[in-house]
Amino acid sequence: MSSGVINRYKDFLPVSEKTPIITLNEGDTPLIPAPYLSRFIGIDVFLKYEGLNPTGSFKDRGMTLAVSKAVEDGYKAVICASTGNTSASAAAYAVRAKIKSVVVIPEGAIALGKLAQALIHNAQVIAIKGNFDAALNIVKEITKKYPLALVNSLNPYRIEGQKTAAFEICDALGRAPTYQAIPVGNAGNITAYWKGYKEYKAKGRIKDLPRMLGFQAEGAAPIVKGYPIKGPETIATAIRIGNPASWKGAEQARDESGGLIESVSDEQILAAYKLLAEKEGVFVEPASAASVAGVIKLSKRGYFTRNPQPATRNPQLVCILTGHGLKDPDRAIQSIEKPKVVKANVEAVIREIKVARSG
Ligand code: AN7
Repeated sequence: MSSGVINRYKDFLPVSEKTPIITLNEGDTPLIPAPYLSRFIGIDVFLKYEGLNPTGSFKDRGMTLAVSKAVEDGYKAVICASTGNTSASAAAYAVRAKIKSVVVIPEGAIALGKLAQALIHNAQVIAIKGNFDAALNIVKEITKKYPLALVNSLNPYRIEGQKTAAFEICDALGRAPTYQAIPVGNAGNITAYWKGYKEYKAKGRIKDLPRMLGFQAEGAAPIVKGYPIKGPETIATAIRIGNPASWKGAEQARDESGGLIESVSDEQILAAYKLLAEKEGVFVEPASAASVAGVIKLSKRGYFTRNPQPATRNPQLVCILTGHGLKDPDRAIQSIEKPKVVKANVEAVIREIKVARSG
């Protein structure tokens, strides 16, 4: 049985017989119904849980192709700048390809789980005294002069691989969703999904295209504001990006689809993060909750009822949950009460269990 996004969607990807397929069986992630959010928003909501990819984020879809093509092209090493997830994915796929990985990260600004992943896969991790945007500029310069393959989403193979998530959503629903909500950082992913939907439509697999709804964190919202942000700040470290590489792609997705790109506050992101965990049973990292924070914000001002679709279609909304909650354990621990410590006996424990006795 063929697995991994390259094997499953070969006909849509720039691969040939000669391409070695470097895969960890990424993709094929679940589209989970969200009953609480569906009731709250008033239309059918689904969660595309990309945290269930091999390294715990959507980056694996693009990395399988970027690393496969790097090997095909004879590279012995890959390099990326990262807010964390790209580095974790690059490190793992480089191991599979038996090549070296170098990752450049903003010092002190990536979540613990992601740093652990890059380190355990033996990436050479270099932290800079600067932010993601500075790190990206550095690796761009380096790859102009040295034989390292750039595996940030400036690499077109990353976008090609990531578009397969749009295919999966359409395959699962039997059509494109009416709306798709997604967090926006470097803006590669929104660009990739839009490309995927358009290609599926061109091939006759779907009839309609979704409205693309992108959400940036308020303190890191260059596309919303219309200019690069020098010192981006947000608790959602994955999307703490002030000058996105795929800025134009994001604007194109927004404008061609009749969608929007807006911002959500850290407070709204954290509220959505807790809601997903407490009401839907789905644990994501803070950046991923930006898509849900965004649709809650839109729903409160009547967006989904003001944009009715043809009566023959039940409107459907898919929220992309880009990364797993375990990526950022510090944030989870900070968001909840610490467990209470009691004596090691039944009386002490039962006293703490606040449930009504049955019968
Ligand atoms: C969980 O890892 O940019 O808009 O260097 O990790 O395609 O950048 C991560 C981005 C959303 C934003 N959610 O996607 C990196 C990095 C999670 C992420 C985004 C990221 P893009």
